[in-house]
Amino acid sequence: MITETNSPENNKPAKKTIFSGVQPSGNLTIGNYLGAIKNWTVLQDEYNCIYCVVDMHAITVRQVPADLRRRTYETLALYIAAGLDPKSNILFVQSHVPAHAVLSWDLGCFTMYGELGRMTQFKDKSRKNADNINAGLFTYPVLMAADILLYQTDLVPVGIDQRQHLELARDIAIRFNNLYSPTFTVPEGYIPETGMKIMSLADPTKKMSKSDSNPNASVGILDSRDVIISKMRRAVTDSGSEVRYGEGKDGINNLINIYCCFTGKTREETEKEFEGKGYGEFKAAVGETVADGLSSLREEYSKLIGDKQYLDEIMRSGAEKAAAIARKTITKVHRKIGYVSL
Ligand code: ATP
Ligand code: LTN
Repeated sequence: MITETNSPENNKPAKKTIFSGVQPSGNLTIGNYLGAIKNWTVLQDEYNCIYCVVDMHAITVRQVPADLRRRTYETLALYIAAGLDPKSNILFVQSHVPAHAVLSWDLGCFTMYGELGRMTQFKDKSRKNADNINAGLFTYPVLMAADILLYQTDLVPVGIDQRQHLELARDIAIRFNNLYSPTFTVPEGYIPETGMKIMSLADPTKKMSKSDSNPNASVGILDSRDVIISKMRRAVTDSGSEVRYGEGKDGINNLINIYCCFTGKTREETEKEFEGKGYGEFKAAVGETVADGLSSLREEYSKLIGDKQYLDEIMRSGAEKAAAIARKTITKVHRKIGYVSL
């Protein structure tokens, strides 16, 4: 169902707008899939969807140029392979639309130093990259706010780790709207409960992350069947044996959550299914289920990744469409700020 609340004078399309993105900073994990991309595919008919490969965000951490380029293609191909139709969604690469950098500068002047210093992702990444705590890492959430606000976004589907950044984007929008006049749509988060935080298989108290240096900590969307099954078998769990969700059982809770996401079953149904069976049997079943659940995506991906010309076309047409929308917001913002227009 489409909930139409935008007034025509706001020049907004009839359908609500969705924006989200993933960084091409590593091999995409089932965390990225369950927390973000899988949810995007169910929204594509009801909303105007804009999905971006946020390469400018990725360079806040050092990247090998050839790897960044390759992963940018891979991420786009994965979007399509996961079921995002490039005809009905705008799929593009962030650095192809310079308006993101332009608005980011403007919004940075409406964001407080203290606000950025409180961001937990900044604190985490500063700890992990102590030799490269660059200004981009600090202002990362301003660029993310620009991504979202450029397109007058209503809804932002992300994993729960992005909630704080989203709150900041809302605060910046409200601040600007109050200082001048209504300019930006104030976005809402869309954080479905299942899949909102998939944990590391090596340390289930930590988020599964594509830039984790331990290959056993995460399952890649493109990992082979055997690799997926073996990583699941080796997932760290407690010393118990009963497949039951509970406090202090982070490892098993995480595997139950992953199993539920792929099967659509509830926790209770899963516990019942594995009653009297040990962790070993359960881990094997999770491995099989994840491998099966990703097999058609992997097949589709392998067809797409060989067709660079097709991916280039998608990038080009996506960037053109995105730039046309972004231009309207930039014009409006610059007029309000007081820049001279030529
Ligand atoms: P990096 O390790 O480079 O920081 P990441 O794996 O955390 O990357 P992002 O590119 O930052 O991934 O995030 C892309 C999307 O995937 C976001 O919406 C984020 O909330 C979601 N996401 C990332 N990791 C998880 C996870 N473990 N569980 C659920 N959602 C996740
Ligand atoms: N910061 C996000 C990636 C991201 C994003 C966005 C997500 C950059 N710009 C705009 C949603 C909307 C992350 O997942 N780490």
